[in-house]
Amino acid sequence: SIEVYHNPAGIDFDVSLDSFFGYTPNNAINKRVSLYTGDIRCLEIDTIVNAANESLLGGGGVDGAIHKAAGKSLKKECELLGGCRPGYAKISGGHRLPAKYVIHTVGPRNKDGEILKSCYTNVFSLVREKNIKTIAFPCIATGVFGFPIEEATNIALKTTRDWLEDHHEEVERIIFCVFNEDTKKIYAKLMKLYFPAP
Ligand code: AR6
Repeated sequence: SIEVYHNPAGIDFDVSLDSFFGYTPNNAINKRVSLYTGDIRCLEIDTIVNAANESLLGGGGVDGAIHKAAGKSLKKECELLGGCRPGYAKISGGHRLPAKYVIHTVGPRNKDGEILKSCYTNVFSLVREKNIKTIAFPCIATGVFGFPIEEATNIALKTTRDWLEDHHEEVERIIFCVFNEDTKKIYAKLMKLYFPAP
């Protein structure tokens, strides 16, 4: 499991000191990553990611908002997906959303960092399979599921950085979508560490 270290700046992070300080500036990676504050449903891109529950039939938070905007036909399609276990991901159309697809992933209810990491890696597997170029992630598991935001952000950014090391040429843009100013500050601070400027 992921060990939590405490660094001198007071930032909790989920990776070993070696790998934390191992990220070197890489423009080809940096130019593909961005931070957006606002409603994920507004993004006209290939796919938005939904922080769903095991039923995939909708709920509260970003999930409820996505289903509301996409319309009843999204739920109809999701009924055919057969649910989804925590850490896994399934894809549907975007229906009335401007995004072409929705990738539904189910975060951990128990603050398990390995499960949260596999949400991101399983989304990336679908991205490759479907040749998806533009992706937006919400802060999976950090709302109703209660995963601590700073630890979740470290996992999101580290998993993305590691994946982009091998796959950046396959995608155009990965957007981290935050929904309030406090979360934006945490992402902005940590993005400088995982995607350092040259
Ligand atoms: N756009 C972008 N981000 C949003 C939006 C939005 N429209 N609405 C909320 N967020 P949550 P979870 C942020 O609770 O913790 C549902 O009931 C929100 O501020 O949506 O994975 C499901 O059905 C937070 O940062 O997802 C599950 O039962 C982030 O989205 C359960 O909640 C995730 O919060 C999943 O809980």
